[in-house]
Amino acid sequence: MEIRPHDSILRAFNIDGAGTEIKKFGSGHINNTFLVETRNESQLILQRINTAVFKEPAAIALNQRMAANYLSLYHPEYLFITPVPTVDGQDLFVFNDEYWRVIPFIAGSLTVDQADDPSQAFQAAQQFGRLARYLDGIDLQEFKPTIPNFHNLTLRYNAFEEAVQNAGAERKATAEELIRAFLQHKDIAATYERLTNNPQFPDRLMHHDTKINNVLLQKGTYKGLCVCDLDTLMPGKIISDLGDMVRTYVCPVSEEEPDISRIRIRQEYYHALMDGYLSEIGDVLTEVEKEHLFYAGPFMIYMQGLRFLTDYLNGDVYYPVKYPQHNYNRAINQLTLLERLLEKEAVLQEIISTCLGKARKDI
Ligand code: ADP
Ligand code: GN1
Ligand code: MG
Repeated sequence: MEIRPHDSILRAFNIDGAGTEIKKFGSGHINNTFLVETRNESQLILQRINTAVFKEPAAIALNQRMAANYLSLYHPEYLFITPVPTVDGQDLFVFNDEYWRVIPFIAGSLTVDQADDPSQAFQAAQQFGRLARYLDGIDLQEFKPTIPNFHNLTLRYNAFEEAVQNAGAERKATAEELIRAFLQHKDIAATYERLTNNPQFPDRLMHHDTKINNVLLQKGTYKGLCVCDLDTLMPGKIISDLGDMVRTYVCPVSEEEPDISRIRIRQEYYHALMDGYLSEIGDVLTEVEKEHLFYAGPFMIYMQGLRFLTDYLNGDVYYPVKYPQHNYNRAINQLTLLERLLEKEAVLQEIISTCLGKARKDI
């Protein structure tokens, strides 16, 4: 269903509806994003927050404001996107129980949905690494989870087991072999369980959605400008941000690809993203974090595969689907990607050692 932002929403942000063009923008699964072009050619991003997913939108605004305050103090030159307030000075406007916000459109920027050159992987990873480095040291006490337990693999694994128990007979039968394959990799969940309580594996302020289309690149040069989509900026683990980059930059096709023969590991992209990320954050990491850099990829791919399969078994209640087997195919895609990645562990570990060796030493 097409959602048109109501005029009251535009007025709340002091946008003159007359002569203003509004079109759907981007390709995310969760929020509704619009590009607003006003008569005097200024551009804004208008978003409706999905409150089925983000049950406490105020937590998003709070986290972003605290991060912005810290960055403006310690890294004032850093481009951190903060919301445009309403005429009443609020970060969010509530209309008919819907939460809306406006973000300045970063002029001269573009995003890509898929990395098609290793340098894009480097640039994007460098941006996420820089954000993490600049936020290293911030007091996490006041930050709230915008989605509680978002990347808690133990709970995702439990939710999967529960979905297997409760699934309808037909879907369960279809997915039988796939379920077994996911169960065979449960050591990935066991590693998470062990790590998460290790004090040498600290919480950090993480982005939690490091897909390449969440990095704004400069038109023409494709240089990284800044990150966007800060809804899940909250305390978490390094393996979330690094792992989602591995999951989404290294394979030439996305999770949407049903032809699994096209799934392969592009080592040069793995190298580029590790290099970009560690060039920023490498020297900040603990020894335990450094030892688990490879684990980041399997962690995120396994969790995403479990989430798709769980949703398939639950009857597609979370991810929008275009056909009945969609989530099932996405889960097969992620399982294949996981297996391709694990096969290459030895060579990828060597790449990690090389990149760690040259991580910046000058800070
Ligand atoms: P979603 O939750 O739907 O992924 P995003 O915040 O990532 O929402 O926005 C969707 C897309 O809109 C991004 O991938 C990017 O292309 C574009 N976008 C978002 N914020 C900005 C911005 N401030 N300036 C320019 N483009 C933006
Ligand atoms: C969702 O909104 P989008 O497409 O950036 C999901 C991510 C998944 C991703 C898989 C809040 O992100 O966790 O990795 O789909 N976001 C939420 O495509 O669940
Ligand atoms: Mg996004």
